[in-house]
Amino acid sequence: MKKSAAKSSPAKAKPAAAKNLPGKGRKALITGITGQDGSYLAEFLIAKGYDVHGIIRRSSSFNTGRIDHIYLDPHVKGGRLKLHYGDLCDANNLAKLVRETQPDEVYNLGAQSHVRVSFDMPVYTAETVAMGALKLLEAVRVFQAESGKQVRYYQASSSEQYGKVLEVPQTEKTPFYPRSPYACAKLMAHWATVNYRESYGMHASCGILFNHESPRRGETFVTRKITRAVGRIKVGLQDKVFLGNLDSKRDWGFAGDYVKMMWMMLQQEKPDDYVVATGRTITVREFAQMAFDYAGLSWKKHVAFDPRYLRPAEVDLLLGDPAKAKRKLGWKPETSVEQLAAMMVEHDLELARREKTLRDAGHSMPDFAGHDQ
Ligand code: NAP
Ligand code: G4F
Repeated sequence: MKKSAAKSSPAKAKPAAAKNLPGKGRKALITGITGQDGSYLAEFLIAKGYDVHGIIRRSSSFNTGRIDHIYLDPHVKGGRLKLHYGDLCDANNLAKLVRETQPDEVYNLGAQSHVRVSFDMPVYTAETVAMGALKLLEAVRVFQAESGKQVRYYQASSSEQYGKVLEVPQTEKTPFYPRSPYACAKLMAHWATVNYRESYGMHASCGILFNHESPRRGETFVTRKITRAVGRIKVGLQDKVFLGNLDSKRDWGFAGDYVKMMWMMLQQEKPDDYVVATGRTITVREFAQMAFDYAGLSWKKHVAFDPRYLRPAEVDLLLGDPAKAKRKLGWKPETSVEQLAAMMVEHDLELARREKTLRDAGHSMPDFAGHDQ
């Protein structure tokens, strides 16, 4: 097995002092900071010297596992990450947090982001994804009008918006054809962002991001579901992984590369919308084969079909053309899908080894109960 280059969660370290860093004195407010992208973006901005404010949901169990390594106890001096309770469904709370934190940049990453789950919870998905974005835009607009301070706004748009694709590859000009409640809601948030830019002159931009993954990816998205299974199968904790449609094609990149582009978009003089993608697409089957091969396992032996993972309407093919991002901002992806799969398998093998050690020592471990997607 080859060695992977990237780590998912660096050991907890005191952040470097902000002085002399380019982002010193700048403040960012992030919704969805506890998610995959939020955690990479927070790390990225703190390394640039920003003060980062993150909105977290109150939960009966801890939901900050992805950002614990960059959080310092408020009693320790030097922390540049502050967390605030809030929810995209609560307009008053969003307005209050924007007013109190007075951000230079707002990144709206919060969402019920699982496409399959959006068919089970269409109204809640629309409340968080569509109405949540509108509530946040409105909070920023009012704050700007009252304070006179310009705030730059980033909206996490999605390649899911292309749905039943009308053009291959997809660019910023390709028409949208959403195929799920999630995509319909993202479309509303996307157009609301464009509308606030055009109506009120707001510095509001949409990043149309194609699928991006990492060792911090949620465990019910297909790449992570596969790499978690590879790790557990390799150490003998399970034998099979059940998947749905193996034929759909996705343009998979690394989340760490993509958050840089979110920031770059907000550093431009003029707001605009950009496709963020690798320009290469492979099937779910090919990704599975890549991940199992890396661990020296046969995917055919361990992957089984279960129709419960099929969706009422599927997005068959996503392939992004990131030419505009490259031409205008000089951005390009740094990580191939092979490197991505290797990084995720390495991480999940280590996780499985630890799980096995605990099980062998007699500790009872949960079996992903209720997280079946
Ligand atoms: P993720 O891991 O699922 O994270 C979603 C975040 O949103 C979590 O922090 C979650 O909080 C938070 N959240 C959920 N409901 C909320 C609510 N009602 N109020 C406030 N926060 C809420 O998603 P991700 O992969 O990092 O994606 C980030 C954003 O980019 C999302 O908007 C997603 O739809 C979009 N996007 C993702 C991709 C991709 O391939 N990853 C591609 C295109 C667009 P908890 O931790 O408490 O659940
Ligand atoms: O990993 P997925 O669940 O991601 P999907 O649906 O493409 O959505 C992700 O990417 C979007 C960007 O295009 C984001 F906006 C969105 O928030 C999310 O991050 O599924 C990928 C493909 C689908 O075609 C699905 O049908 O994998 C197929 N698949 C096959 N078996 C499965 C499974 N997906 C999941 N989640 N679980 C399965 O067992």
